[in-house]
Amino acid sequence: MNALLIVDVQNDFIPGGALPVPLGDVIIPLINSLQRTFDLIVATQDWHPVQHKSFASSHAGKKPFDIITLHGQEQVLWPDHCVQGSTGAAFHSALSMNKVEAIFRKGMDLEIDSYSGFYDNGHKKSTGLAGYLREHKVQRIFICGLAADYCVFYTAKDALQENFETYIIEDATRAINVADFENAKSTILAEGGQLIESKFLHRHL
Ligand code: VGL
Ligand code: ZN
Repeated sequence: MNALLIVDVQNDFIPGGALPVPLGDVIIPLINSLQRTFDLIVATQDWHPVQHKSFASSHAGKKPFDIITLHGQEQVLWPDHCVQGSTGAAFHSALSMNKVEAIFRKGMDLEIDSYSGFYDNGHKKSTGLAGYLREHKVQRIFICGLAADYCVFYTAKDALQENFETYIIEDATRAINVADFENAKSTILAEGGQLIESKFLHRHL
């Protein structure tokens, strides 16, 4: 089985949102049309409580994009975003959700961030996504959505570690920082993942 994993296509990551990914909106029509090709479609949703520790506003004297050490781990501090129940946390209204069978939320623990759809950044708690995909006999996962250099990248890394055949659909993702995504791509390739373009998707299915 082939699964499409749609990462964090939420209002706050779209231009105009709290943590906008440049051109984050342009991938939505493509993600909608890609859905026709897949057996199983799942989505992730960044879903933070107020005063989450990944927010700069939770740390006196800090500003967005500062870097701190949080419980022994490097943490980029973000603008407040994807607060549970807010409009910013909602999926973008142009994203087709009719075929999305399950939504895996992440980032609920106040103390730790969770970029990957599989595990928190400390790899302490699973979201259940790997088990869900195995139960659905998924071997290959194709990842799209936002942001290429954070949640898409870390989701792909964990997918590889969980032994899924892992693809990032390059034209169906956008990065916060393009240079960071270039490094991320090298890591994914080195770990056995693949980067593909949607027009060549049929070759891999
Ligand atoms: C993300 C930063 C903070 C993402 C989520 O979805 O890539 N990035 N929270
Ligand atoms: Zn977040």
